Amino acid sequence: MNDSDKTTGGEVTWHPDPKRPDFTPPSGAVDAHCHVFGPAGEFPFAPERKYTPGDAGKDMLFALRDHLGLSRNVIVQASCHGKDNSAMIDALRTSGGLARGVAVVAHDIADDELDMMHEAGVRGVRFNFVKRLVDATPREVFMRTAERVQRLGWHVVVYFEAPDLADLSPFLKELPGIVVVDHMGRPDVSQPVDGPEFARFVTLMEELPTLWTKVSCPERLTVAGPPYDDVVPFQRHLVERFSGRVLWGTDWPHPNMKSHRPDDGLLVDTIARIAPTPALQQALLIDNPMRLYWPDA
Ligand code: 0GY
Repeated sequence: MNDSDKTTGGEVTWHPDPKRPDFTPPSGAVDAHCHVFGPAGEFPFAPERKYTPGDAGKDMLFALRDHLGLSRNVIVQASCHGKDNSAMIDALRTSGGLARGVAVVAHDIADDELDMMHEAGVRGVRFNFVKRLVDATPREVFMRTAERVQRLGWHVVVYFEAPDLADLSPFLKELPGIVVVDHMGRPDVSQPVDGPEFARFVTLMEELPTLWTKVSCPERLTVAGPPYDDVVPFQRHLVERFSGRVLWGTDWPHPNMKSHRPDDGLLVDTIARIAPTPALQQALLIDNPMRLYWPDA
C-alpha cells in the first residue's frame, strides 16, 4: 500500500507500506482501536480540532485490516472530528457489519440521534481527558452522558494520561456500566512495570471489575522505539492478569506521532509477545471484543 499521495495536506503519521505480519492472528480477530480521518472533502475536520491529519478514510482502513489478517474493526471517534461522527458512522454503515463504533457526543444529544447511531453500530461513548487534544468537559456533563447511554447498553471509553489517574479514580468508580481505559492509562514506561505508578492502575483494575483496558499504543508509549521492548512487559502484565477485560488495537492512523511512522505489521507481531498463548490471544483478539461489540454474533 502506498497512501502517502492520498492526503489533502494534513499530517501523514502512518507507515505507507506496512509489512505483512509474521504473527498470524486467529481467524476473526478484532482491531479494537482505530480511527478514520475524512476524507476531508467529504467529511470535514472539526473547527475546534487541535491537529489536522492526512486523509485516512474507511477504504484505507478496511484494506489495512485485510492486509494484516484481521477481521473486524472498532472505530473510535478521534478529536479532529469533534462531535461530528459522520465519517465514523459512514464507515460502520459500509462495513458489512464488520465494524462497530465509539462516538463522541454532547450530553444533550437527542434520543433519536443516539438510536440512529446504535442502529449504525455505535456501542460506546468516549470521554477524552488529554489536554493537548481537547478542551476540558466538566465531569458532571460526562456523567450525564454516561447515564443516558445505559439504556442502549453502551459502555464508556476514557482516555487520560497516567499522572491524571489519582484525580480521576473517584469519577471512574462512579461511572455506570463497563468502562474501557485507552492505552493502559498511558503509563510512563521508563518506570518499572512493578513500580508505584503502574501499580496504581493495576490496583484500580483489581478493585473495579467493570474496568477494562486496551493494551494498545506501544508506538506512543515507547522510549526505546520499535519493536517496543520497553512497552511489552506492561501490556503482557495486564493480559496475563486480566485476560477477560483486555482489548487490543492498532491505533491506525496513529495521529500526532512524531518520533516514527508506526508499521502496523510490526504492531501485529507484538501480539505474540504480549499474549504468549493461544488462549490469551483468543481472549484478547476475539472473545473480549466480541462480548463488548458483537454480543449477538
Ligand atoms: C489515540 C491517539 C490520540 C488522538 C486521539 O482523539 C484523538 O484525537 O485519540 C493521541 O494523540 O494520543 O488514538 O488514542
